[in-house]
Amino acid sequence: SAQASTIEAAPRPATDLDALVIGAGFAGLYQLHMLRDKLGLAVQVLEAGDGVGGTWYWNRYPGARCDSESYYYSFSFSDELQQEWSWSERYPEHHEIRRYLNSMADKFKLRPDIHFNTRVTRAWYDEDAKLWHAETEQGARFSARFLITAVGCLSSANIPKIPGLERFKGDWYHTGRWPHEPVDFSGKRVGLIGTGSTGIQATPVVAAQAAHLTVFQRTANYSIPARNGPMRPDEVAKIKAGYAAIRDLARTSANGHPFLVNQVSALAVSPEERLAQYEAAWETGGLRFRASFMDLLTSKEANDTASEFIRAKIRGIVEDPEVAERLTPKDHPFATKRPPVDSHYFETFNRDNVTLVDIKATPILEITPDGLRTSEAEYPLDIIIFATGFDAMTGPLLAFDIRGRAGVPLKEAWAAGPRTYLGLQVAEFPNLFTITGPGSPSVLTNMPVAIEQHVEWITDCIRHMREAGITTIEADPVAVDEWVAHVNDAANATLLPMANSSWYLGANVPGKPRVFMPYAGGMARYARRCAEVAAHGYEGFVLR
Ligand code: N01
Repeated sequence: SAQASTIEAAPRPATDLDALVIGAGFAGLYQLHMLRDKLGLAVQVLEAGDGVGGTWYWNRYPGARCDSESYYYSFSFSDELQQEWSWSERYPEHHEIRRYLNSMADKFKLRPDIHFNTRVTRAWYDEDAKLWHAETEQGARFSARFLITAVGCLSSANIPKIPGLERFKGDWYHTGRWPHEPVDFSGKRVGLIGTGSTGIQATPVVAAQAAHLTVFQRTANYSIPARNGPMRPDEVAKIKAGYAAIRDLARTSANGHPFLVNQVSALAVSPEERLAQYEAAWETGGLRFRASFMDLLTSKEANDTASEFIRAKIRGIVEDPEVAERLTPKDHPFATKRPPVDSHYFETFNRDNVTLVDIKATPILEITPDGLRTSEAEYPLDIIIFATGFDAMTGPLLAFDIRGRAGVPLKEAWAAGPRTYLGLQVAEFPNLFTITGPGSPSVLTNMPVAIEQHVEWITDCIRHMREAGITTIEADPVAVDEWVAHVNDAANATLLPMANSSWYLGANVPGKPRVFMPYAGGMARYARRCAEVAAHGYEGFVLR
């Protein structure tokens, strides 16, 4: 079992490492495999959890499953791995993804080089030795030529500071720090705060078990039915036979999904044709609804047609017109916040044991010993679930004290928002690579595609450095300026910045600088740019 092999595998301590990787999710596991097994380097991984899985280690809340489809939310680098593994459902549940990552870690014998239960508290660059040092919570120290963060984009929990939480007599949980033992909701009055992808996944599952569920909604959200179901053996066989083409398509698409955006404007077809297209996409379900027309994210007028279609669906599903109205998103265009994918979310509000509270109209004032009080009423609760999201993208990198040349903290370098070159490197932080860092496509894509591209680029870069006798690589500040400007331009060419409460902008965390963090120029375009940079002798980087 995973447990047993974790105990067996206490890695040998090492201070003369080539690379130190932080995090053992998709990114860290693959980075370890590539550097150790393809380049023959001495690499170790430091992981806070007691097992592999990264985001899937922590997110075990009821209903947690991936919104990307299982067969392509997976590694593509090993044909053997993708042929051996069979997914049971169209959208994999969290434990199935954990099983997959555990089996990948076993297959490539990764565990002996992973330190579990090892949280990094600080890391600093030693200019004289040209080494990175890292210290853990237990006080252990590690040193390596390269420091590679594989800490994820959505791993730093955002728990709102609502007065009174410490006095609450019931139990409370953040979805991203869910207990390993399932929480029993039966007979309980449950309050759930937050209606992003997470809250929308959890709501129907909790409602089916709890005595009563009260959903506290700040911003109404668009959601598309997932249409989840078991994978049929004939589908699995077809996918496995066609994997080469599926992976190619995913890599050349805008979002790392193996489907193309319909190259027709929503405004170029008749209202009947448009409706038929949306109805078909609604029936198919999932994130590909967004690909219905080419201009849903670039033309407000085109987007309005999709937004209005979904609003009409919500009104059609929710029986109480007043509740339907409250559930209808009006303050941002569809898909300018990451669109959730659901299994019977809106239907859940037709249940007798579910209440929706609009906390924009009647804000939460405090948590009391017995529940939660808004400006209008008090809600007695036994359990509170915070589905309130994450300090996204920069949060996980700033969660530990990381210092570059001359002891400058990353927090200081990024005081006005993240500044990177290609989302891969930070000026004045030599030999630090940030997998899926801010300024890269990351969260706007199917993550494994973005992760594989970064890991492979970093591996090629380190190979090149070793062959050429180069010790350090660092982003040129001018290249950083240009890239930051380009990231802003790419976002501004879309409707994405119109969602002014979105975590893409850091708007969900009070006091966080408002900067559009991921690169919106598309995965394929981004990967081409990275390849060109490498081909031109790592243009924009300083190599010494
Ligand atoms: O977090 P969110 P999430 N008081 O930030 C509300 C990925 N993901 O965990 O919109 C009251 O989206 C907040 O309200 P508002 C995916 O990329 C993937 O749901 O800020 N409410 C919002 O409703 C996703 O986008 C998958 O006004 C507060 C909610 O809490 C990302 O993770 C599954 C509040 C937070 O929504 C994050 O999703 C799940 C406060 N103080 C997630 N603060 C899969 O693919 C925040 N809220 C499986």
